[in-house]
Amino acid sequence: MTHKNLLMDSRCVHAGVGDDVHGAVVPPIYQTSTFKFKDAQHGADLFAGKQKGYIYTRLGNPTVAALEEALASLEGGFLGLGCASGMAAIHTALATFLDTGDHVISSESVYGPVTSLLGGFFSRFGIQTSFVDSSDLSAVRDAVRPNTRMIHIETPGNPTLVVSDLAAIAEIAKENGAKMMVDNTFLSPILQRPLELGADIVVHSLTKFLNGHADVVGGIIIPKTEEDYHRLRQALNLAGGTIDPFNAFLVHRGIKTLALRMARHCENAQEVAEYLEKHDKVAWVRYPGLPSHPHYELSKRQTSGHGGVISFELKGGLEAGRTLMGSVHLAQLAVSLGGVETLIQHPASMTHAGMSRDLRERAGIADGLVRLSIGIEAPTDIIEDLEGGLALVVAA
Ligand code: LCS
Repeated sequence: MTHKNLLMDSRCVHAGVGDDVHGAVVPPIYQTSTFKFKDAQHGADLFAGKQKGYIYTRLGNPTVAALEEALASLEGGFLGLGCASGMAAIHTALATFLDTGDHVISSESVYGPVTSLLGGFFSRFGIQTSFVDSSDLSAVRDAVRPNTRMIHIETPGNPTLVVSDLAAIAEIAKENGAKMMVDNTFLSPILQRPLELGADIVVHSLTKFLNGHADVVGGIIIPKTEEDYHRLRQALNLAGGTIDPFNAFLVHRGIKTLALRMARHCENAQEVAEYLEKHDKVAWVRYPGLPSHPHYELSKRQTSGHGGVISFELKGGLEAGRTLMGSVHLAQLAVSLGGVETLIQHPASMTHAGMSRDLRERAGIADGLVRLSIGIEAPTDIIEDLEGGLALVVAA
């Protein structure tokens, strides 16, 4: 049985064997920068692509290949490309397919530095980006220009948890000859598979749920087609932002428990979101699993779970949020998300501080918005911790 026939829970455990020489149950860590050739002809043949094999770790490594195979299997893509970070993955994918004069449409609710990458970095090379509310299909359609080459969607969006209709946006991309890239970091392939809904490329920050243990920075690009894979591989080999074997090993190890962890993240987040929504010091809560979320029905249809991230605002706004962040103990005050531990942070002054105020406001990132990444602890402990912090909050 190949892993292609396995259900997702089993694939998490078995996908990606890499280079199995000695029958190791787990792909070994090939901690080497370079690989010996059998003779000069062998080396020349490898470089010419006449024989398969490893040359140099920036160009390929068996431990990295095992991870790339595993994630391609989970997302339903051709093959993955392991990158040094989520930002390296996004940068490489954009740089592969964009030329001077091209136009990109991006969700306005994305990880803050992505707006700087597109609106700042790529604009220097004559590439223009329109940031739109990608949950509004007419806004996406209206933003299309004759030179639109890519549509970049993050759903649910960081940190507002805006949900975008992937199948409908894929149609818009196809009708206009643009490639659609989806950042699937917030849900992982356990809960959402964009390639099955028509996207061309999936990217992830491996730093988050896929690794799951807050001890690695990494990224991956997973294209649907072999043709896109080869273009991306060439760009990544040249740009050099590849993941190293030890980090690839750790992420692959993390993926073995991904299905279990995602189920627990979803259960816990649902419980915490419901608790917060009922609390009299809370002004509003955004979690796609709450019927009050404007895209609750879409999230139910498009995903098999709503994820582990919650955003909310307290009635006392930013000051009240600061009190809460300073008085919780189990929830750690830190950026990042998707680890087994609960984290709390303030996007407007932290992860999204680099965005212009105008774009932040348009994206709905209120100054008082607090983001929680719910871990896999006992939900009663997470709630008790929040309860203690909220007791100290003076609600306006
Ligand atoms: N995509 C999403 C959706 C993210 O949330 C992040 C990082 C990235 C890409 C970039 O990945 P990295 O290069 O960090 O591996 N998000 C972070 C956050 O919300 N807090 O700290 C990092």
